[in-house]
Amino acid sequence: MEYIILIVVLAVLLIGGLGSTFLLRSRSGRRGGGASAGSVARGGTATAPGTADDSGATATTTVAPPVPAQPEAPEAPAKPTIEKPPPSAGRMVRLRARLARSQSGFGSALLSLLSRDRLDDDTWDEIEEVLITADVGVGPARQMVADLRTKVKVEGSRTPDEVKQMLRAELLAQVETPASREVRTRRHEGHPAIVMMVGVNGTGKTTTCGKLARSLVGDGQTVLLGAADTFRAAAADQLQTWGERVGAQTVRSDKEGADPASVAFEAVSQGIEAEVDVVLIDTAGRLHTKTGLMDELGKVKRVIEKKASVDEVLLVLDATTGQNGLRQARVFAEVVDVSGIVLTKLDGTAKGGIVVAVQQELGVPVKLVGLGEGPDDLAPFDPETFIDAIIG
Ligand SMILES: Nc1nc2c(ncn2[C@@H]2O[C@H](COP(=O)(O)OP(=O)(O)OP(=O)(O)O)[C@@H](O)[C@H]2O)c(=O)[nH]1
Ligand SMILES: [Mg+2]
Repeated sequence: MEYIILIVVLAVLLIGGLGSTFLLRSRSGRRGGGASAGSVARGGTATAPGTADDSGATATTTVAPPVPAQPEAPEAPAKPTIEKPPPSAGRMVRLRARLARSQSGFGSALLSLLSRDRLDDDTWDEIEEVLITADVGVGPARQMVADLRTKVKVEGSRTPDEVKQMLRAELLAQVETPASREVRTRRHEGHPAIVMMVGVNGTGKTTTCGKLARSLVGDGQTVLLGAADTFRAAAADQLQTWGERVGAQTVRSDKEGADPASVAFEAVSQGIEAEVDVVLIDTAGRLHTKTGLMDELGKVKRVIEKKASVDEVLLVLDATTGQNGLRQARVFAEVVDVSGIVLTKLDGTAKGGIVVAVQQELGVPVKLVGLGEGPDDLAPFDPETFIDAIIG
């Protein structure tokens, strides 16, 4: 009997104890919530003046913390640490291995054909075919075959090294041009150098603006970016992100479909005021009609020129698009005075011969090459490094 009374007493005590613990927990939970909501609300008030101060009183544990966390969260990535990009010198040599990997098929095919004991008509046809397949273009390919045939006839027997030197000299002759490959980015008296990036969509204009801005900053210049691609808001975001990484400001419109020429004008105006060294203008690769795009680009350039002369109009071409890219290039060259070519995605194609074709077609030098998606994968074009990478 005593046992039963003892058990009943213990059970009552146990139940009582559990109940009070639960109550205490839930109360302290609420208190804790109230306390944290209060501090959050104060924090909120600090970051956003005018926020209702009593919000903490009604907030709950679950909703309170995210309230200030949200305005703070996007701010964190908006202030990235500013990177210090490497200078542009020696870039192409550093990227040579990448170029060699993508172009090795083209170079080794030519070398093995030229090293045959007998160079008959069929072999020369094959050589021409290899060149055409590498996008050198029919005209330049025939010219090269003719030149090589003459050399072989004159020089007679060939050691492998001689074959290599002969091919190197011939390719170099096709790639070299008297026009300067310098990208004119030196500040003028009273105004920045102005560079416009043009080309159809997806060729790599925005990426090239970003990479070029990095390399200019790496060389010690100050840069301002103009997001004159107003076709979609994401284009300006993309450019701004590149700029933020290296501390370059971006002038943009938040209105999709805003007038690209006005944005470009504003960017140049701000660039003059801020006394930066270079203003880089990114443009749209598409509008609703192609004629529209060309008219627009002409207008952008004319409007900029009310403020300052344009130093470079760089046509960005995707090396993987071959002849199609060349056709586009012709259209652009007719509208805006293209001063240089940026050949992107050379890392993704074995058709490096496009360098020859595009220069001959437009009479404009390839000034920069894109050799990857990385931030520093843009290099000033250097013919010797290019040819050496092709023929190994
Ligand atoms: N592999 C490789 N990819 C590149 C290179 N340059 C650009 N790209 C990629 O090509 C894609 C298109 O680049 P964007 O810079 O957005 O092209 P865009 O000309 O500005 O395009 P729109 O704004 O649509 O006209 C991106 O995924 C880039 O990372 C390059 O040299 N090599
Ligand atoms: Mg773009």
